[in-house]
Amino acid sequence: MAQAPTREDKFSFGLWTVGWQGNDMFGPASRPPLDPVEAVHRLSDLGAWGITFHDDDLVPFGSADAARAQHLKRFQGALAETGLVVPMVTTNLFSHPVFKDGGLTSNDRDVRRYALRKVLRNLDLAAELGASTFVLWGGREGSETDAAKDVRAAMDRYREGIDFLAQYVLDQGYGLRLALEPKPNEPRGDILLPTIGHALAFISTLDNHEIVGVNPEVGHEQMAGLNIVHGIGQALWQGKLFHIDLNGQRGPRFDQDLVFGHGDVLSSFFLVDLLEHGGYDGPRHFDYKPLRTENMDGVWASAEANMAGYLLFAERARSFRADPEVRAALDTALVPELATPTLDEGETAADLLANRSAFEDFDPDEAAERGYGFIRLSQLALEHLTGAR
Ligand SMILES: [Mn+2]
Repeated sequence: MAQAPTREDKFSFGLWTVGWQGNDMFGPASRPPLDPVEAVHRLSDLGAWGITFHDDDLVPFGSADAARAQHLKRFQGALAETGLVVPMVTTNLFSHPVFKDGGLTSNDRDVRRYALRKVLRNLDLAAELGASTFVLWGGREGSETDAAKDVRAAMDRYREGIDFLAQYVLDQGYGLRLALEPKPNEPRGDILLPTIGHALAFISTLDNHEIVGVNPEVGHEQMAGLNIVHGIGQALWQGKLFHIDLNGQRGPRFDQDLVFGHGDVLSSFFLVDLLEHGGYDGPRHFDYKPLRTENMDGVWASAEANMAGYLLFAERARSFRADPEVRAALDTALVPELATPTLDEGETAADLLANRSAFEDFDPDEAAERGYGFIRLSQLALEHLTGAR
C-alpha cells in the first residue's frame, strides 16, 4: 500500500495546478477560483512540502502596489502558519496579449524591455521568499510561420535576456539558479528551445551558464515523441537538472497535463527509479491539471494521487533494485559493465592499435552470438511495477 507523503519527500505543487478552473479552448471554467491561502493550507494538510507560482497566479496582472503588498502578506501568512516553503518561482510572460509574440524574443523591442522588467521584479520576490530556483518557460517564444521569426536573431535576444537576468541574480547576491523549461509547441505553433537537448545546447552558449539549467516537464518531452528518462539522464549527467515538472501525457498530442503516472506508466516507473537512485535531490514538483470533470473534492484527490503515485513508483523501484533475480539479470545484461571506461588508464591510440585482442584476435561473429537478456530484465521490471513480485 502507498505510504502517506511527508515533508522529507519534497513534493511541491504549482499554485496554477490545483488552482486551474478548467477553462479550455472549448469552454469556460468548471470550478470556482481557489484562494492561494486555501491552496497552501490544503496542500500542507495533504503532506506537500512546497508551493510554487507565477507572479500573476498570486497577484493579478496590473495590481496596484498596495493591492500587491496585501496579496503577498496574506500568502506569506499562510506559509508561516503551515511551514510550507516556496522552492521555485516563475514569471508569466505568456497570458497577457502584450506577450502574444513572446516576451524575451518578441519582435517588438519595447515588449522585450517590459518583459525583462517583469522578470526582474519577480526575481526580487523569489529571493525574498527564499526560493532556490527560478523557472523560465517561454511559452510564447516562437512562431506559427517561419516568415515571421528570424530564429538566429531570436536566439541572440534569448541569450541576451537570460544572460542579463542571470547577471542580475549574481550582482544582487541572490541564491537563485535559473531553469529553462523546454516545450515543443502549444500555445505557439513552434516554441523556441523545444526539447531538453535544445535547451542544454543553448545554455552552453551563455556567459552565465553556471547558474542556468533546465526544468524538464515529463509531458513536454513526450509531446515531442521523446524518451523523458533519456532526457533527464542527460540533464543529470551534465549537472543541469535544477528542477523537474512531473505529470502524465499519452504521446504526441495536445499538452494533457495528466496526474503523474496516469500517462506512460512504465516510463513513470523508470523516471522515479532514476530520480531516486540517480543523485537528484531537488523538489519533486507536480505540474498537472486536475481534469475539467472534477469538482474541488476531485482537485484535492488529484493532488493526493500525484504524491501517492510517486511514492508507489519509488517503493516499486526499491523492490526492483533489491531483488537478487534482478541483480543477476542486470549482470547478464552487462548493465554494470557500461560504467567501465572503454580504454585502460593512459591507454593511447598506439597502445590500442598494438593490442591484438581488441581487433585482430577479436571474433565479432562470436561476440554477436551473445544474447543480452534485455527482455527478461524488462519483464522483471514489469512484474515489480505491477506488484507481481
Ligand atoms: Mn504541460
